[in-house]
Amino acid sequence: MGINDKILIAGAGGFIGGALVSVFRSKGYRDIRAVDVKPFDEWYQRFDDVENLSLDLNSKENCEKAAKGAVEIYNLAANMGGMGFIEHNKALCMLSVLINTHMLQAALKHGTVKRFFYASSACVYNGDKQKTFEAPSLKEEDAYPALAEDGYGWEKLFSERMCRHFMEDFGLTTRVARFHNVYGPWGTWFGGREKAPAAICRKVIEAKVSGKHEIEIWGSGVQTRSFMFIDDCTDGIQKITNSEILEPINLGSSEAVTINQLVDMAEDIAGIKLKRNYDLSAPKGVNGRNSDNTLIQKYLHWEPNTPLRVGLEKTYRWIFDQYMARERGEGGVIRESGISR
Ligand code: GKE
Repeated sequence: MGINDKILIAGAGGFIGGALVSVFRSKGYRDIRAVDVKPFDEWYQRFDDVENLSLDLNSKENCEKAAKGAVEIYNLAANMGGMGFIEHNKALCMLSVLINTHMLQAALKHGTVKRFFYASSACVYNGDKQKTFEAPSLKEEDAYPALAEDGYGWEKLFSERMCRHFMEDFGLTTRVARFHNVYGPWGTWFGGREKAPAAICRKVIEAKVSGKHEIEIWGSGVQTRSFMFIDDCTDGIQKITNSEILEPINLGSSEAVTINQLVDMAEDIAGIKLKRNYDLSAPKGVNGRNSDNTLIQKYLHWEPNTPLRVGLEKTYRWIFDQYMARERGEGGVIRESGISR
């Protein structure tokens, strides 16, 4: 793809989509179309020098409008969030199937699309293989026999399979990555959709600012996850899109930690120690999950490699600034040059 070719980023008002627009823009791509259902003032990052469209991509007509002339499509548009959201919004999560279905059809219809990237998730993996707390490393084949996360995971599994068959039956070049818990600056950090890294940073900041040195942790704290820093995610998306990897592939860090260790790190960054209260009735998801990176190493000789401590510190500092801005009544908004929010 050349820098003058049109790129469509669907879901550009969200965390990962916004970061991807930012990366392509800084690489000099001149024809970026950024689309999201959210009104412009709710986009996490918005750049005035790209084509921004506020469109509901559940509709086929809007997908056709968005895809017109595109040479590459990155579909990151979905109704999603951390465990607190996906556990209570299964139908809403499943309805994202409309977005990917209509976007695939639109890509075919226009005939200009050379590559179609779909953002899948580690939530497609079989739940029986994630019952141990010992951070089981999930290989790509562990998605089958299918027993995905109810709601959200089933939609992702179906949609990645749809990408496969659009490639096999209709000749559309599709690429699929299974993201493992992505975090970083510009990510959701309050409101109910936030994932553990941002939620824990926010709670530690709240404790520090309020002087009430306690924290509520969902679950027992011994559940395990790996967390991928946003820069690794945007790098991986580009590498996978440009690769010849035909099957859905893990895009995640292989540095597994317990949630307690995640809290340890956030406390260390903040320079405080908190009394931990465990809420065993809160949404917990699977007991353990890690990304097996054998396949991505084989194909790309690369894997996400930002140490959690490094990425978390950047995230903590960003959330801290957002938190303080909100406390000052500035709506939790940071303005940087070239960025309007
Ligand atoms: N969100 C959140 N907020 N999680 C917390 C909190 C908190 O304050 N305290 C502890 N946790 C625990 C959760 O109970 C869960 O066991 C673990 O941290 C990770 O929660 P998460 O970050 O919300 O999401 P998960 O890793 O369980 O699942 C996410 O997986 C991704 C793919 O790896 C999903 O929500 C999807 O957003 C995504 O596909």
